[in-house]
Amino acid sequence: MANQDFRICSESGLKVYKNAETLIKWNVIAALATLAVGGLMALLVALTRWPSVHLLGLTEYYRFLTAHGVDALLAWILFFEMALVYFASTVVLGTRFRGVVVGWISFALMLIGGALINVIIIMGRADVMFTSYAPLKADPLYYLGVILFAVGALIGFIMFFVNVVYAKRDGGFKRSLPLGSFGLAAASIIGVLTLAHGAGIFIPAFLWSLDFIGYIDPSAYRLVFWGLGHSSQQINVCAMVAVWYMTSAFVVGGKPVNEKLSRTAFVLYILFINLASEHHLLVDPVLSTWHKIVNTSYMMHLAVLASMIHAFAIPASIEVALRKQGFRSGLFEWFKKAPWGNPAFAAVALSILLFGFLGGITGVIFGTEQFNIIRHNTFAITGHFHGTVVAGTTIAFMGFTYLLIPCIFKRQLIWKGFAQIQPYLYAVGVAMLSIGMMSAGAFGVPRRHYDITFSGAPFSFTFDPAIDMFMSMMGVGALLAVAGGVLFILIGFGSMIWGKEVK
Ligand code: HEM
Ligand SMILES: [Cu+2]
Repeated sequence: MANQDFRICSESGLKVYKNAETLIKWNVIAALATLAVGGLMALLVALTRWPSVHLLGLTEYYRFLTAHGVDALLAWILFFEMALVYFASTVVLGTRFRGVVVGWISFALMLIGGALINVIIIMGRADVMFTSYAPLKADPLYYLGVILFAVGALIGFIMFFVNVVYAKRDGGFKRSLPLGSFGLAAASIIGVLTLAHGAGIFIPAFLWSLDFIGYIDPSAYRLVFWGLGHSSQQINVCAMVAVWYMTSAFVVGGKPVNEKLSRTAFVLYILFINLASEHHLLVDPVLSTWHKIVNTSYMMHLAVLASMIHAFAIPASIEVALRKQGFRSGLFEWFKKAPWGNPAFAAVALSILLFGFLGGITGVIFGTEQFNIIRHNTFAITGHFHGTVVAGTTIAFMGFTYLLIPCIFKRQLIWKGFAQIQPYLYAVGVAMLSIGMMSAGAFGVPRRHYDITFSGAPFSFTFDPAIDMFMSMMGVGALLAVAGGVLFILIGFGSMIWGKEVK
């Protein structure tokens, strides 16, 4: 094999090739930058939903809500996932990036697409929220931006497989991929399928916005859109779980007790998660009740089973590793002596806990046909998915950033004390945000609503006074989470710029 320039990471012993390193760096930088924008939007939107503040005007609320959804869910998460799939298909396997030009093309497409979307939203030409449900229509450039961004991400996922094929040829791994990379392979497979749905819906929407197509059926739009919108959450879950395994391996040397079981669980995601997209259509009249019940009361649990397996396998792998290090006394010494002051470890522990109890359980409950009707489009749903994509995925990715900074950016973290508390601060904030939203939603408070006091409406309506407490809980949680988010961005960029060099 060509004698490319590489170095051995002193922290992990991994072999890092220069060309992979640069590409990973820039994807992480873009991820952090878009998270910062998404977080600013989150603050403004949350302060508007908090009735005692009610910050923004009507138009700005919907505009910034659209930007928040796009920058946080689409841009931050996918840029970081590009960094992850590149890391797992090169650094983890000790090989270089094949066809690195294509990796840069993918990055450029995502950057241009993401910038285009943001500009069009801020110009007020796409107040359609990130779902852009037909018949809401945005400027054609908005759909074009989404298409460019998605094509870029699709190329990135494909490059994962290209790298893996070459790594196999060059002996980067023997029979089967290491578990972390295996999880990201599952993520990439789902990624390719998902982005195909994305093309299936955004290309027609683009043509429709240009008046080449006269009409888009709203039900058909929702069906295909959620083939993209829900399945892409499963990319996030796979990537998050892969990060759980990799962090447990890097920080405490954790190895799953039964690796085959963990691998099988990833395969369950690939096979069954697309079915769960249907929980977004449960109040639509298109599908029959029988169909909905069979899907959401039976089939969906095959994917949930996978998460349950990981939720037991990872803490168990950590326990076994720590016991091997000598923390054997009693049932819980290993738990007490776990590296809680290591922000990467703390983030993963918090991510597992909150993803399971806030995001996962509520997802299973709200996703059943029978219960969905009373939670659909309430603030409870927003509470649910801040439990998954924020408390779960975002916190896990934040934790992994703390590992990438020494390993890929070759810098030590600045502000170590703040870095230690950052995951806790963010997690407490997001937990309050999510529980506040879910509780308010239980009293019928709607999501995506500018003014729940309905001032000036022809009919008067007041919610149960209990919601005041829950909306304040959401507001205070938002402030804490934003503080944790700002800290993360400062530590992240600060370390890249001013951190002491790692030799
Ligand atoms: C500081 C952290 C965050 C806070 C305080 C926050 C707060 C909020 C609030 C208040 C809403 C508005 C809900 C409504 O009015 O219906 C919202 C919506 C949303 N958030 Fe966040 N959020 C945060 C982080 C994130 C992150 C990291 C993600 C993605 C990974 C995310 C994804 C979303 C999505 C997809 C929506 C729905 C937008 C829509 O309905 O179109 N949020 N968030
Ligand atoms: Cu879903």
